[in-house]
Amino acid sequence: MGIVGNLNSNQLQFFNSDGYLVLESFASPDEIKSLRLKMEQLLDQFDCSSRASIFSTRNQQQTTDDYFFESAENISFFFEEKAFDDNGNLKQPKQLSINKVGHALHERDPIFKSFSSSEKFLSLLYSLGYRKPVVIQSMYIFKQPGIGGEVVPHQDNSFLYTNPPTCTGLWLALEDATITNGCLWAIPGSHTDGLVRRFIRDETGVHFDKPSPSYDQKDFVPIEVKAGSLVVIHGDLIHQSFENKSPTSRHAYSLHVVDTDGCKWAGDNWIRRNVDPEPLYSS
Ligand SMILES: O=C(O)CCC(=O)C(=O)O
Repeated sequence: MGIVGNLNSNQLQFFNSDGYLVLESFASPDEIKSLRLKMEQLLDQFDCSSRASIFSTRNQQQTTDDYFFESAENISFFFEEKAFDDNGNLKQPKQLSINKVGHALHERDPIFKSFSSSEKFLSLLYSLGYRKPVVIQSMYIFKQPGIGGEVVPHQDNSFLYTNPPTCTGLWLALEDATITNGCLWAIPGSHTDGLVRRFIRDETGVHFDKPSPSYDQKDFVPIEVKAGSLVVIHGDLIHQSFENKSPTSRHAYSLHVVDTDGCKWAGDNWIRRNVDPEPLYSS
């Protein structure tokens, strides 16, 4: 197979103890430019008069619809909750109104696909012990200036559950992410406390099986990073991001990976694939 892990023992030790890891300069300026340019083109082509689906981490139950479910295998556009005025019209151009694009950019778009399956991701996953990893979802997250929505504290394993849990988040900053424009925050070490709850899809839609615990904001640390840095996030790490009230956007490209060897994808996850995702490698 020829894949060699690219994390050293200090990095692995940090990841295992804190539940996240920052890899600076993971993506080159050229790679960032091409991902951003491709997203600009996708947005230009998007006809926003046809529909408006909103992404909310507080009210996803209310805002969930077929468009959301079908996005698992498509390139779909979700608006910021605060993008619209009282009459339902956009308050700013569509380019500044979208919360995120997901959830199969890594499959459907050639630029995102080639980047998401590049050698450095394979080496990283190999270092983390993945045997037959698949990217189960990808998201281009805008965190728009002024209206970029919060992402409430959560664990990625809640949404993308395998038994046993194997999800890892790979969050790439496409712009500098700071406290001011809505960087990630995490509770270091919280991944060792296990999975708190699950996000279940059934015949009635989606719901959490338990209420969220309340977290002490003092326990969170900001993860401020430069454009090009990758934040590796353990699936049980409690993390969040705040609203972006600043005039500066905070674009990111995020992949979520699960293993397909030695574990079982849960049938009541929100993602139900018609076509199984292709493994990045098999070891
Ligand atoms: O980009 C953000 O603000 C949050 C992303 C996140 O929490 C995730 O990808 O799991």
